Amino acid sequence: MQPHGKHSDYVVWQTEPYNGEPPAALLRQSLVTPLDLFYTRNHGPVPEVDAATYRLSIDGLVRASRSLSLTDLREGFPRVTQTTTLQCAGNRRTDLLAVAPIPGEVPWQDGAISTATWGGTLLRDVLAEAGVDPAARHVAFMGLDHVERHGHDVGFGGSIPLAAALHLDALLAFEMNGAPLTPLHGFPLRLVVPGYIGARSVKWLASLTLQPEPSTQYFQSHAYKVFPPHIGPQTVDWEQGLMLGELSITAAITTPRDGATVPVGPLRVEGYAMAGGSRTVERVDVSSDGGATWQVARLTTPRQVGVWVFWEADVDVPPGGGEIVARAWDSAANTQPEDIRAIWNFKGYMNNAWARVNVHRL
Ligand SMILES: Nc1nc2c(c(=O)[nH]1)N[C@H]1C(S)=C(S)[C@@H](COP(=O)(O)O)O[C@H]1N2
Ligand SMILES: [Mo]
Repeated sequence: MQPHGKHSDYVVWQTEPYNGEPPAALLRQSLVTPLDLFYTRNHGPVPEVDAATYRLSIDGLVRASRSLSLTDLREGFPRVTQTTTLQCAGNRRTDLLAVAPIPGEVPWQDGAISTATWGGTLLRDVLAEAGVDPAARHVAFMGLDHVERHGHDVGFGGSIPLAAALHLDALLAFEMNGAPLTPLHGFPLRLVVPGYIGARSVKWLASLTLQPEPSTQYFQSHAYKVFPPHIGPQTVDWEQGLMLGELSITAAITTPRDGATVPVGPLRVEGYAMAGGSRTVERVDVSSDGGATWQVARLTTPRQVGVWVFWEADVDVPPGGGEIVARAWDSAANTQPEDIRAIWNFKGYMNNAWARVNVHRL
């Protein structure tokens, strides 16, 4: 075991703030990720919150502002349990780093994704009780953590469209895998937004604000934006750039790992795939010759909105070895780009290029 109760094989990229991920092959062992393997993404120190005095504030374009205690949230609304996958927008950044350097960002491999069964209150129930003004279009969130950027405490926040909050079953979660949230993962209350980048699932939730426009908070209007491949830190105009929200369709190969030597005969390839918004993963294609020929993988877990799927395929690796490739398709027939250079961006977000693993054969 490591600090914060994490698994001995957990890869800790940073201790302050604490950031780490499990080896993807361990993640692939269970649909619901055990807490000791669940990835962690923090931008500042973990705040200590007193559950007894904790209040969630609800304000902005609502009939009447509210300040809710944990008891109000637990007892005033129907209790919901929901399995949802979180994925960081930086998942699979290492492959982007192989194209060109991305200084100052966590070099996530393919383990910045995990799934929990969350217990809590539906955001839409709490919003209905507060009475949302028809002019509201976005729900903005702030956490209780202090995050320094350019000499200022900007905190951590963001927003999602109100329509998404309503139809995607966004959850105000106080439980994770049947136990109260741990401090690391947002105690006492966090948001869980299915199908959105992990950054929108704000931990240590302090406030919900109904507003006509997206949040102007640093992590919504500055960070977590995608710029074209030719833009860099010197040429960037932060007003431009694509504000991230829904996840894009992606897949990773969790076994075998890159550089492995594999025996003669059929080779079992395993991985996960994840779709964004209210789309589901519909198919995963696998190739053992770099994408010249393909076969369809078996999906071994159910297709569900906001939840990853596991897949497997048995392939024949050509003598001398080959490049194993995987690409997923979602329910809107979106699939993944072949060439990672086409989507490279200097912040290293949203890599959903084909997953590629090179193997040698005995
Ligand atoms: N308050 C707060 N919420 C936050 C963050 C943060 O730094 N502060 N990180 C976000 C990011 S970028 C991700 S990917 C997820 C990670 O959640 P986890 O640490 O429980 O895995 O939390 C999100 N919520
Ligand atoms: Mo993230």
